[in-house]
Amino acid sequence: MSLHSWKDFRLYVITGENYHTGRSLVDVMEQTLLGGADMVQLRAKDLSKREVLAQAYTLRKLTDRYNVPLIINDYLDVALAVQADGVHLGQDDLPLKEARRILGPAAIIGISTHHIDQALDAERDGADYIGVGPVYPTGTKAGRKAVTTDYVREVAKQVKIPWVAIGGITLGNVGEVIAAGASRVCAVSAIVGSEHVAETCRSFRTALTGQQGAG
Ligand code: TZP
Ligand code: MG
Repeated sequence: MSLHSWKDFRLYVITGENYHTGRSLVDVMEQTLLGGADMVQLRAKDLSKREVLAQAYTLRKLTDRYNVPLIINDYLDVALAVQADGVHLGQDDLPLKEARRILGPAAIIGISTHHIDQALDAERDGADYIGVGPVYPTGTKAGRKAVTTDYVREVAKQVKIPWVAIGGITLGNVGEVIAAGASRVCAVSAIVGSEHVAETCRSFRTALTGQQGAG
């Protein structure tokens, strides 16, 4: 699939090996790409830096074949090493301005936000996109309070840069998230933990675009 711009992404999938149930990272992630994922993030909180680096090289090769951007969670050095397209940072990670200074203007830098003040700060400071969530409670980010669709609605009203709803989003509730104003969603467990990963991605895309298929 080729995009006019990465900003056109609709379905962002983050790795979550705990949900893979024996399937390999590369197989699961290739299924997401076949199903129409148009942005991929490597997020591996429990692995050593070397293991993350190895996975990043693998995903770089895979995402290059599908012409889909690869974002690395947390680690700028890994992103630079494998020539990833960018990084995703939380509120307690390296500040956006420092990350921008290190990575340069072309890198995609995404910031997790949980409140409209954080969203507007990230936008003002030059984030390329923001994450909005967790919309619903989720075991993937246990302990983080759900922001609910109220925050999604707030962001839809005020934020101009690309933003993506995340956290506990499933095929069962994605309609509610879209109704709150989201045009992009991100998921881990509902996708990489599903039995038929490509089919699940296609269903998410259908919900988001109103169209069948990965286009
Ligand atoms: N950031 C906010 S919620 C979340 C992250 C990484 C976890 C999303 O995972 P899931 O399984 O789709 O709820
Ligand atoms: Mg982080």
